[in-house]
Amino acid sequence: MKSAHLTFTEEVRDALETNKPVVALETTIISHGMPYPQNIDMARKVEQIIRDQGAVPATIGIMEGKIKIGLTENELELFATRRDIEKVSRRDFAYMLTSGKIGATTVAATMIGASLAGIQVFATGGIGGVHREGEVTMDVSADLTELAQTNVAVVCAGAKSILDIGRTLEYLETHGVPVVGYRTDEFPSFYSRQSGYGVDFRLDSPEEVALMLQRKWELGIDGGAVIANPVPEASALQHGEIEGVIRQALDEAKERRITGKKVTPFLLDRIKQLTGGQSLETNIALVYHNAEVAGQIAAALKR
Ligand code: PSU
Ligand code: MN
Repeated sequence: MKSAHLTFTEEVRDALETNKPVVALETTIISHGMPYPQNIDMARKVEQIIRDQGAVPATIGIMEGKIKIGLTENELELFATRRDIEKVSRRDFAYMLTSGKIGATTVAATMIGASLAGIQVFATGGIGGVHREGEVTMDVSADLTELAQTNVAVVCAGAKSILDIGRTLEYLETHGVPVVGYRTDEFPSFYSRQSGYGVDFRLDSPEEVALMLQRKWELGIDGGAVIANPVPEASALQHGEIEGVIRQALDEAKERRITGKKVTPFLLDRIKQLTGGQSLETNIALVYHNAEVAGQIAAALKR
């Protein structure tokens, strides 16, 4: 029944049938996270990086009433250019499939698609989390509740400091989500390798991460894991370097009474405008690095 709602590209179908490593990728980062044409360049190159690791990329999105597992070149282009694409999280799935609209999947929604397809590893930029003042607004990303229940490892550069990183980590702890530092003792904050917060465990190789994931899921302890992989040194910003910009973006969001799923895209867009090209360059570099590590973890899981 569930499989009736999925469609696969040939490359991904073949990889899954022959038990090759596959890495899931999200479409919200393409449609709502980056401007054109950087988004399409990033989307293509990230797929190539995964192939270079001996894994197969599966970019996930919603179109024509189906969850697409793997996108063609034309479909990637469509997600990068069209302006009428919905941002899809867990709550939106059923509506999106019945309405036939085009939907870009967030971390939460991509995890659901990956899990339905039998994909265990997913590479992205940063996860959603508890927003600043979330203790008042209750703005907590559905990415966190998804990580609590869906068996997919998310390789990311931590969480952006538009969020309350301390509360995000507390939330993950409550829900039993392991936060692994990949070759780091400190939880990275997206643009920066630092955040002032530690990780739960540090692991230094794809094999160690694969073994830990396998053990978790063998035990029937459902849910994902955050594999926090810091942005490469050469592309990193200093911790706190864009705090002023973040504060300004947050103030504007408040002034304009932006709420719900519009909050994150609004903040991302303002930060991009206020920092010019630099933050975008860092963003792209960290996604590539996450794809490389995710490809290696996916390969290790198949050995
Ligand atoms: N953080 C980023 N870039 C992004 C996102 C988050 O640095 O593109 C996107 C991801 O798709 C993530 C979503 O899953 O925003 C979270 O949105 P929300 O806070 O509304 O749950
Ligand atoms: Mn939210």
